[in-house]
Amino acid sequence: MIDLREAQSIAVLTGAGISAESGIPTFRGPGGLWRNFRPEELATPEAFARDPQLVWEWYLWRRRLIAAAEPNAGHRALVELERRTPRFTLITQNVDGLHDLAGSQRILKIHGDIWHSRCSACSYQRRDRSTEEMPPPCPECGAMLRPGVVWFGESLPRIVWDEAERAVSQADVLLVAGTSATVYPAAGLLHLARYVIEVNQEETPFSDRVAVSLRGSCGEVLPRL
Ligand code: BV8
Ligand code: ZN
Repeated sequence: MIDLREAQSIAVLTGAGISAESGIPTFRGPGGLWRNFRPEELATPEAFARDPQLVWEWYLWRRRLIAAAEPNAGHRALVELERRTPRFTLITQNVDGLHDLAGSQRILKIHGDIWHSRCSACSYQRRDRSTEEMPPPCPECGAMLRPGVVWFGESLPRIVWDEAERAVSQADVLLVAGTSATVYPAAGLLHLARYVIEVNQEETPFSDRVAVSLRGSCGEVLPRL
């Protein structure tokens, strides 16, 4: 059993579960973000090409939900853990920006950021808190802007992903919190870790293979950790 207080380097991987207690529905839970659609129907470039308005509105709905949300005790516990740990990397699959709001410093957003929009045709991108009903036109080339997130079938940002792999392979402990560990390559990070502590309300495909599997909510377990 590794004592977190002794760990010199810690990597953390978070998923939608850490934002659930901030009122943001998870992807696959009850009343999840996908409730009326299957993930592949919305979070894909094909869906955006087929119906940009529908996909854009879905992200607009999420932006509004997220704008009203506050970081919770789970996010704040990770800020505290970062303060106490010599080498610390927070890898998140979440695009909601609540880790930034909570005060985490070293964050690797492997699935992008809902508060970014980027051009569907050129390399233009910008921070975007707008809530325009239609996908706005790119000021550089006129093509439609799209949410700055990684969709299914799209590759993860190269630099960020390489840093995440390095952080996990060099860490004494990988703390995995609030993820179903079903989406790859993110879930593959668990295979790179020396020692994994999992925090989840339910079992995941990794629960019986991690060193420690803590059953409970992030908001309750992480502060205790
Ligand atoms: C890629 C951003 C190729 C957008 C997201 C078959 C097998 C293996 C892989 C594949 C396959 N078919 C297709 C693939 C690849 C695919 C994939 O993995 N599909 C899955 C569905 C099988 N992956 C991709 O397409 C990736 N890209 O592979 O590219 C490639 C390679 C090279 C070159 C070109 C292309 C891209 C994946 C990224 C997709 N984008 N999000 C957006 O947000 O809109 S994924 C989305 O779901 C999230 O970002 C998150 O990463 C992911 C998983 O969700 P979770 O965060 O885990 O949330 P979930 O609801 O699932 O679980 C919540 C958990 O929390 C639960 O366990 C629950 O118990 C727990 N919980 C809830 N409340 C609490 C709690 N725990 C504690 N406390 C609580 N309070
Ligand atoms: Zn453009």
